[in-house]
Amino acid sequence: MHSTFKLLACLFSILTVLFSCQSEPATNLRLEPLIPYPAVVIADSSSFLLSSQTVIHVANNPDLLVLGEYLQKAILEKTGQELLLDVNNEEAGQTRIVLRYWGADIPKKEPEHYDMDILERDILITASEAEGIFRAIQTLMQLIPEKSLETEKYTHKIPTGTIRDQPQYAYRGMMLDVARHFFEAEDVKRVIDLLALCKINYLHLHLADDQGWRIEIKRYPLLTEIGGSTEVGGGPGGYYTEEDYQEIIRYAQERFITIVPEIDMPGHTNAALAAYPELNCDGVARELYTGTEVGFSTLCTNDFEVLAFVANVIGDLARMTPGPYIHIGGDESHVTALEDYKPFISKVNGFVKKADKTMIGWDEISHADYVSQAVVQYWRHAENALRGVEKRAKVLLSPAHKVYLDMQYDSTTELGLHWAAYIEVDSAYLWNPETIVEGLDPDDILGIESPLWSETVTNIDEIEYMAFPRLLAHAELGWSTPKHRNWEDFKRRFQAYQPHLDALDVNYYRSPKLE
Ligand code: TNX
Repeated sequence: MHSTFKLLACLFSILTVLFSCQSEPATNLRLEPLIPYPAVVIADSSSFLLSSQTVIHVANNPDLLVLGEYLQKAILEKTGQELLLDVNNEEAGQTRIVLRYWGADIPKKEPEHYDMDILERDILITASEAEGIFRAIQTLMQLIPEKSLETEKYTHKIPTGTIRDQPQYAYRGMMLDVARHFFEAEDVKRVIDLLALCKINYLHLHLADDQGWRIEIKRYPLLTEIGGSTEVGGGPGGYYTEEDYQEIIRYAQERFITIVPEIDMPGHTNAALAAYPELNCDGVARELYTGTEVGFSTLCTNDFEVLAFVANVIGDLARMTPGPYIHIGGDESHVTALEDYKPFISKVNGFVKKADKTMIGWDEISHADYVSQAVVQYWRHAENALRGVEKRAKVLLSPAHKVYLDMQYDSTTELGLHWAAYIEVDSAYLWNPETIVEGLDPDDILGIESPLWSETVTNIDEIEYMAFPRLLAHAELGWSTPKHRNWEDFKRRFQAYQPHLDALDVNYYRSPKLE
């Protein structure tokens, strides 16, 4: 009898342990839904309590103060708690989130590098530059769940541990085609906000194509007046004034995102050819175009006046653009003879260099003799990427069958095209940037970029639907090291990450692959 009791008691205690394990999961920083996954995550076994009594502490420095305010606002939006922001280290608080730079004795780290030490009383975020602190804040916000509406008071335990992080590639981008369909500056800002969450640091704007010219160039007003007046399907089109463009740049800069403007040439230029007849070899203005064919237009590449026009546009655009890159397109110039195309691209590289910028062009530009120090954006032709490297260019990876955000998820997707592939989320994730172009030295890779062409995409909801969740997959390929890239683990993290997208009302595709 006695021993039966002992046995029961023993069983009971085992059950209690098991039960308590299930009802209160152990906190483990390594298992948090971080996307992209950081370079190093070391878990500790305790937790940091985030509550209304947590104080954000920043050293007395204007950049850090701005970042502290950004963090304060982000936490308020997510949890309903307005934390105290303290610059004089006077407020002890119950717990503290500290934003700080490394002391002068620490050698400068990469700008996006950050460390986050999560201790029981303090979260210490340290970087060499504001950019690193900003990336760290994105990570921290992924550790903070949305406030559930039922609870009055918000508290949340963040697992303790250490994160040391920096990106695999310096360039992680998205491209938005604002030429086929025009999107207002407000929509571009929404996209920028979503890119910041993914730690994406470049937004490439495809500003001119056959169907529309979308950026004001003051000395050529007809480019926008005529060339910006329509879009695919015949809608009213639109364009960014210089002020709109500056506002987009400023908004992006605040989120440590660089704008890369593209004027596609010598093909994809019908809108300009409609605005200024002298850009055509026959001197006759083209009709505006609202269809979706490609490869039928060309500037008159050998004409001295046309070259002066191109140099002026590049110069003006460069002056309006603080970032290091000017994208000159160069794709699908099917009606430009190769013997005209090659010297044209070489000259354009000269114009871009003269404006103190680096040229990016689609992979066809590697046919030109002079693409040294330029960037070849691989989208379709691996041999073009390799030829570019031989000519001392770098490669930006945008393999259409993996990263084109305008490709349909599957044959039932209502928007999008499928000429390169159907790209489900697993396919978007399951490829290796280092081996996608056979024979390409990883040192020659600048990074990866996901283009969203807008022949079929007409509004911000549709942009979000095509971009998410694939952009998160690409963000992880660009940021995280290969050893942290694992589809099953990405899937697990995405399931826990979804509420962040829901709270922001992102219209993402509900992929069966992620269920
Ligand atoms: C190819 S990618 C294009 C674009 C189209 C896109 C549609 C590239 C450099 N050119 O002009 O919009 O396909 O997917």
